[in-house]
Amino acid sequence: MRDNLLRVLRLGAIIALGVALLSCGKREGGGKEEGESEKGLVVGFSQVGAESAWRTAETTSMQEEAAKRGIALKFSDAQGKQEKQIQALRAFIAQGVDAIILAPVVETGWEPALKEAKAASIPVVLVDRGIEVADESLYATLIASDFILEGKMAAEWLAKKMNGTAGIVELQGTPGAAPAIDRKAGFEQGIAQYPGMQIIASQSGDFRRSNGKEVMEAFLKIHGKKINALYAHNDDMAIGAIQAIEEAGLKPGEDIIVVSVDAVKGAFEAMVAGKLNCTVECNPLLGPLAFDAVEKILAGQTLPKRIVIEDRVFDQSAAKDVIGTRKY
Ligand code: GYE
Repeated sequence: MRDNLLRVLRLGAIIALGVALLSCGKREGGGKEEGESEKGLVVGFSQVGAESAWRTAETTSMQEEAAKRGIALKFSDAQGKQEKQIQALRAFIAQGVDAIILAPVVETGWEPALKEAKAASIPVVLVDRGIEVADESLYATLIASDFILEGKMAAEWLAKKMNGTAGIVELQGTPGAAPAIDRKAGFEQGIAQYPGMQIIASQSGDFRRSNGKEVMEAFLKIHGKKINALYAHNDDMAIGAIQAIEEAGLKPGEDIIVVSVDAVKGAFEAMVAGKLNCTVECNPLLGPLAFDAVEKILAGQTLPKRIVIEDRVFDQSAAKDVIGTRKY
């Protein structure tokens, strides 16, 4: 009887000690780890897709920054389709996220979904591409580069390089997307003062390498030797087109001067190899600014409607020195 009692007591003491040790260990190692949600914020990010190196760099920047701040990120990839982005916005609203970050594939068609977000008091931060809405209160701010300026910078660089005379083919981005519309308009404004700079063909390559190659093949078949220069709305399309130029037996960077936009690593590699002549920067590392904006809005601050990212121009002469410092 007494033995049994002792055994029970001993067992009880062991269990109590074990529990104490466990909970102690938990407290020590179980405090908020880095990246774990401090504020309990949940943010939905509706991304366009993964069409270019720029886009994947932007996605990584958002994911890393959310993790760093301990914000739970709900990520949705729309594979280039606006309907999927609208579905994602509605799902975020239904889930009651604290804020939404939207990289809108095209400029128009956002009103209904944004009105639903507003009705649910969920602030929307636009990143990288702008939209057309009558009521600006439907979004908190737009954080993006000035695409018209990028187009102008590309035009100015090219006009100088060509001494004001060139037959140019243009590879446009996704139809209806702000960077495609504005990079075209900016470039046209930029060459307007040079009557010898003429766009002889212009078509969309959807910001994709494979489409850039295909469209360039067609341009070369139709216009051949008349093409002196290529302006691509992003580096990926330029890199695809460079392949097409080589396969046609010509030298990209010499027979056809190539200028594009983004300044991703691949563009610097192509410049070092002498195949791309110039790239206009468009910074995709928007995570820190986007989450700054989200946190400020949730703290009750009003932000400027437009936060402009400043970009630079890099040409072949700078490529070797700069390539090692590039972050995307
Ligand atoms: O230039 C291009 C991309 O929206 C600014 O989208 C962005 C553009 C970028 O896929 O590469």
